[in-house]
Amino acid sequence: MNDVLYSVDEAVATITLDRPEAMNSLTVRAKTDLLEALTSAAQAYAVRAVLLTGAGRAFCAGQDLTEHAANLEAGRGLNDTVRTHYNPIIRAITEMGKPVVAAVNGVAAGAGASLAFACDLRIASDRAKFTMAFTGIGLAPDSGASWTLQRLVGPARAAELLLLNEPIDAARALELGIVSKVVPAEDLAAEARALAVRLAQGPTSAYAATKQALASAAGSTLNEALELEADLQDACAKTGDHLNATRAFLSKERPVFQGR
Ligand code: T3D
Repeated sequence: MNDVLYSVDEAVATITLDRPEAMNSLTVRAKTDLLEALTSAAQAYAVRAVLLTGAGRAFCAGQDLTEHAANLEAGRGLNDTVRTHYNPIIRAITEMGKPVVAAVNGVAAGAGASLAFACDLRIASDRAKFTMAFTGIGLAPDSGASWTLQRLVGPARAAELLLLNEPIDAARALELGIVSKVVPAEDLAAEARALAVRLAQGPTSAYAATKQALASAAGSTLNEALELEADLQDACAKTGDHLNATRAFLSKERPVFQGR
């Protein structure tokens, strides 16, 4: 991988977008690397949580517009880029059976904001900024922003943010519920890591089931949600983590989750 750093420590896979000179904007190579990193994290048994962040002063400025301009010049449409690259990345995050935390260290623009929205939890530096950017260059939202942002802030706010394309700072992102916590820039790496390590020490199967239930409930009836919850609960109830945590509770001990 050239444009993404990947490391695993304490069962946390840290994925760092690494094109700081171009605000970690996404070229084909960067998108290919990112998908490869996400796939590795999903497949590695030893990985139980994922942390996504950016190198330098940006989280991710979305599509690399230099490469994009070259595509336009060459008469290539966008369907290929969106379907071939962005959509698999978003699915890799949302369908990953492990929690994914975004440590938003700086600006998140366009598909870069979509990346953060697709993660399960977002913690931001006080220097972070979100800018939807799409309409700023005459494009509509992609990489799931029309779906994820609406679920984070509601349809009216999502329309406002996407149509007006006014940047919002970290404090406003916290007010709107886009991020769950804002910390001083110098504390972000440690705080985000602590959160990811905490998740990596948790009941991985129960987290996967929680992600699945939430994603499914967004498009289901209550009865469908009740049925899926019953199936997922049945599966979770058969895990060693559940058995051990129940025993630990009755023994007044702290549960130690093995992730299975
Ligand atoms: O092709 C397809 O698949 C379509 C898919 C589209 C999905 C999308 O993501 S559309 C949205 C694309 N992104 C944008 O429109 C954001 C463009 N960037 C900005 O608006 C601003 O740069 C930022 C708000 C992100 C940051 O502003 P600021 O003032 O902090 O920094 P800057 O000076 O504008 O940028 C610093 C450098 O990064 C600069 O390069 P230079 O002059 O130092 O050599 C700038 O050109 C470069 N940069 C920033 N964003 C991009 C970028 N280079 C390429 N692509 C970028 N997206």
